Amino acid sequence: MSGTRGKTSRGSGGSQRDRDKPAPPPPPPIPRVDSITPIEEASEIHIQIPSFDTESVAQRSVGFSCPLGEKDAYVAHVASQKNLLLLGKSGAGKTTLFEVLKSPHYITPLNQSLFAGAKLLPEYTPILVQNPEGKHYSINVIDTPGLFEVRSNEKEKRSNEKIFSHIEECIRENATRLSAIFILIPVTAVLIEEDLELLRLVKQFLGDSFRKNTFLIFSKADMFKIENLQAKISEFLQSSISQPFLEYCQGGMFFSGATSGELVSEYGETYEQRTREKVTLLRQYLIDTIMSTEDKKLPPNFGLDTTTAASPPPVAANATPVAVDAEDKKETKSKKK
Ligand SMILES: Nc1nc2c(ncn2[C@@H]2O[C@H](COP(=O)(O)OP(=O)(O)OP(=O)(O)O)[C@@H](O)[C@H]2O)c(=O)[nH]1
Ligand SMILES: [Mg+2]
Repeated sequence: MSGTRGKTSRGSGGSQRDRDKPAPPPPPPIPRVDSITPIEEASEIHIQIPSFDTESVAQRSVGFSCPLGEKDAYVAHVASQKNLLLLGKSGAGKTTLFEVLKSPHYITPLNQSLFAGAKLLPEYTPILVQNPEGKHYSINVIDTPGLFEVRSNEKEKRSNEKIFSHIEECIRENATRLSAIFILIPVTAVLIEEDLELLRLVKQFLGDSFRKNTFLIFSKADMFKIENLQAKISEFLQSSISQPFLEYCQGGMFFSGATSGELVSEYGETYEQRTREKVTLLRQYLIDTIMSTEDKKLPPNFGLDTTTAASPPPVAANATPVAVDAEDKKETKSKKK
């Protein structure tokens, strides 16, 4: 440290011995800004400060009059990272859930077209939340474009494989681990083969190691009373194609909801208040779940193998056969004969 300080040319005098010495070599050129400069040397570089209006600077520096710590504009917290991946068909409610996670006061827009809100590319957005014990979390939400895309112009519709390739790109850019994967299905929907195909693609995309991190989320649950939601689960369990979902989504089943703008305008404030309470409760369960789920590292080879993904095998080959399925198949075969 002291060696570099010696190079300073501060002061005009100097001793006789100094004056007798041969002229010192010319000073080294001022380092380029982009070269690495030791701090001591950097302090020797004189930077010309442009003239400025002292009064306006004083106005802008009010904060400096405050002792450090008393009024700190930047409050920092250590936050645990949780990466949440939202998946589902077009219109399943992914973006709405993202909005509700940001705020339980979210109200869905009026007259929303099926196509209007659709995002073309996945988006990664961190939401900072604090749990009741004061611990901070950054829930990094990856909201994705819907699978089985619905577009106003049919020609623009992308294949599921294309959408998964965008999702892969977004994950690779932003995350090395995933905490929770939410597969959204509206509680009002009846499962169809498309849903099984979606599950097949998710399985292929993430592999088997994410089963415990994968949750089935029944969206649009605000449309039912809390006490009636259990009946919805029973209905789902009776469906002949729920089995593969139960096997893969080992994290569990949850509900999500949002306050509907349309219903608020129809039924007024009391409806809004009641629904918001319900939505807040459902949101709380979801956030608790995200916070308590253990992260899992993504394997380097995650993603769809597009050589096989494009040609789906018959759905039943991947679905764990249940009695009804088997009966259905028999029936179809005999009909073909
Ligand atoms: N009441 C109510 N409406 C919902 C809920 N979730 C979604 N919606 C409505 O359903 C429609 C589709 O919701 P989005 O959140 O845009 O669905 P998405 O899954 O993001 O759709 P894509 O981005 O096209 O894949 C919108 O009109 C929403 O307002 C919910 O939980 N409750
Ligand atoms: Mg969306």
